[in-house]
Amino acid sequence: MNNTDFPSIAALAGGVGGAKLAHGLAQIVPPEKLTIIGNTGDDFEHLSLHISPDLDTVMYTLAGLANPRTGWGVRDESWHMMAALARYGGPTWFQLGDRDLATHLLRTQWLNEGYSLTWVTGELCRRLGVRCTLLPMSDDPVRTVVQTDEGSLAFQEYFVHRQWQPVVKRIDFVGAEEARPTRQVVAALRAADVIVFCPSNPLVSIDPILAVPSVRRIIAASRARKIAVSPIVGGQALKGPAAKLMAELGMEVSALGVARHLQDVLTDFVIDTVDAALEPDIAALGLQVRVTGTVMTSDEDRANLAREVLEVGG
Ligand code: FO1
Repeated sequence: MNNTDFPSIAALAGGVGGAKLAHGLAQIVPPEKLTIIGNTGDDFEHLSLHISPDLDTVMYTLAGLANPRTGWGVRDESWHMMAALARYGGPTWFQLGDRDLATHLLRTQWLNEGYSLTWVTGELCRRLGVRCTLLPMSDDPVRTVVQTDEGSLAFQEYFVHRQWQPVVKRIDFVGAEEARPTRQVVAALRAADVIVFCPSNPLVSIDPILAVPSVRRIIAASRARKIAVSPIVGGQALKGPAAKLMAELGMEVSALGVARHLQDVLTDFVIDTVDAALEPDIAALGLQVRVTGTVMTSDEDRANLAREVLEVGG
């Protein structure tokens, strides 16, 4: 396929797993045809810095800068600032590397100067050489707050500080009702020939994006192919709390449970070969099911899965 007849792709992505498929898509889709819509529910203020973990995870991954071991933060990082902070007895539960810190400093300065998160994200990506478009789901604040057996916890407090051990009873997206999708997000979703739901946590990475008013409605009404890759393989999450959260919220912890959760915004569902037995039950939801290897351990795996998802050869 050449660029002119390549379909326009909008991909919803959250943290590490989502960023990998976003990177796979960026390897095969012409940059002007690819828009990644990133979750901002994980965002928080820390040490007076505005931190957007999921946007940064996608940005660093697309720029080839992501820490390959953790998936978040910058590769070949140094930790002198954290060591100096520790000497003062400052907060060290959220690790900020010296190179990563530059992103938070610039984002915070630009936001304080009145630039939108959309503009800031685009500028950081441009300066890192990322050529496809990365958009925050909204320029308005939406914050994932988990109601647990130990009370209400902001997402990073739950995920990092408490290492997602508290038992979750409910997940709220504070600010979602008042938030608006940016015109860039609406335009990307409306123009998309294919909408890809990257294998991110359905409850705390995909749901916050769908919680932004009109986003779910635009996607549900879209005539695009709407394809999700299951983040649950063999009843487990490859990384993070997705399986534990689904269990605590009474969902079936399987690719079928994810398909049921997202079925109203999907046409296709991609599952891993280990979950092939679930195909009939997922198809019974009215979804087109594809069974393939979905675990990405190399850049080539990422591109191959992206090709599989888009069903483009070559
Ligand atoms: N995740 C951790 O488990 N521990 C950390 O110390 C940590 C620091 C961090 C710094 C910047 C950043 O962009 C992400 C960071 N993450 C860390 C990941 C972050 O918690 C994300 O929310 C998860 O990747 C889930 O999306």
